[in-house]
Amino acid sequence: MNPRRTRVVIVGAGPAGLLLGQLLHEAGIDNVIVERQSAQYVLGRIRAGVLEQTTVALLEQAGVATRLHAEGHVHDGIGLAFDERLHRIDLRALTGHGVTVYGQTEVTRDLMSARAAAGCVTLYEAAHVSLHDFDGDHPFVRYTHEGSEHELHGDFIAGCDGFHGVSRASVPAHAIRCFERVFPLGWLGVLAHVPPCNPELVYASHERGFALCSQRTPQLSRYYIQVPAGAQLGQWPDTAFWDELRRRLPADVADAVTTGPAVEKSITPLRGFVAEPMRFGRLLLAGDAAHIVPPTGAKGLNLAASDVSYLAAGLCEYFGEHSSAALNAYSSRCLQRVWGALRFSCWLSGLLHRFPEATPFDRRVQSAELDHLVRSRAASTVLAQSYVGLPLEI
Ligand code: RFL
Ligand code: PHB
Repeated sequence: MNPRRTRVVIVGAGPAGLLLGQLLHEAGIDNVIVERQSAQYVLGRIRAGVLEQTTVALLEQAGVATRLHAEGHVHDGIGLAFDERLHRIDLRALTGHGVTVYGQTEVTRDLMSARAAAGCVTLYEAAHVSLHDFDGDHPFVRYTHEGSEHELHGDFIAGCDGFHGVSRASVPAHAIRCFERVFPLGWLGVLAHVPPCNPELVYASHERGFALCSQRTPQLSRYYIQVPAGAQLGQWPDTAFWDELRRRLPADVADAVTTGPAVEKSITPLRGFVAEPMRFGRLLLAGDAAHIVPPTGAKGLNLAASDVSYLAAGLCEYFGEHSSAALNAYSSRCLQRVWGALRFSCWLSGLLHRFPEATPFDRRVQSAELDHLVRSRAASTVLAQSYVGLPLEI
């Protein structure tokens, strides 16, 4: 077996791994990505849709923002619907920023194309990936590819392999502390080739549960409804989904919903999760491998991007200036942002969903909070600032 060598071994070709690979390549740092699935499978996953300005700036820095600027849509506001009314939060007026609506699938596709054009190596369909010796100076990854076993040695391993990946699981239990909150509900998501019901996203809080009207393009919509934990896709034929979605929206918004066959339908559990620290010797975790935020605040992909920005800066400093200072600060810098995003996402989740254990008293308080949010400019500003995202401190 001939071991292969690179500077940084990246485990996982999701947005975190691909963006890291591209930023390192731009800085002249050799890297190889090892991915368990096929490229097609990775592109088939429908996930995030909202990019913060800092994420867009990073994609520009990585040289992969041309199509994003041509096809992505800048939204200057979001809708909050409750008590049969739609209220607008004017993100631009309150913060000076909007958000960009551009699907994670498209971000991934752009990153994959740029990586292929740059001639960087991605090993798709790598099986039995295992991480070794990251507590010493010579870490390596072992995997099976096209029927034979290989070793890939590097100076560092970047664990970008998502929540169910092998990287975090490779850390000895005594070296890691995990914090978790699993909400007693999930999101049932539908992607359909229909025009969106509203020019901007609508977050709806209703007696029957939360609903979200999102979108990808003028002809492609993404909708979600809150479902109980343990709900099964088989319980939700398309017609039941559309009926339930419309029941949870104000009448004028519901009337504007165009229905159509679901081209993708999935259920996502709502959870918050953080692993601390995010660095273990020469293994650095980034993105969902280290943390999960409830999707309500649209922060998951954006956090993955900010981790990667800190990580790329740390690795560039290490290889360029022989300094470990930024890598040493990596974990604490990321975690500060992660907990900030969790604070926001848990708060917004609590505000918008119906919880099985909530009493009538709790629901009155929830209503009062929603009312305060749209009436008070100060409260709207706090929401808007968190939604558009804080600037990166580099
Ligand atoms: P990913 O995307 O899970 O990619 C990890 C990659 O690692 C591979 N892998 C392995 N490779 C090698 N060996 C192994 N043993 C491996 N195990 C796994 C996997 O195949 C995969 O290719 O993690 P990454 O890169 O950290 O990216 C994170 C984001 O995907 C995630 O945070 C967001 O999608 C979260 N999220 C949202 N984030 C936002 O910022 N805005 C949103 O609007 C938003 N909406 C969402 C979301 C997530 C959702 N779901 C389904 C969880 C909406 C939903 C419904
Ligand atoms: C999405 O379009 O998938 C989406 C948008 C906003 C969220 C979560 C998901 O808060």
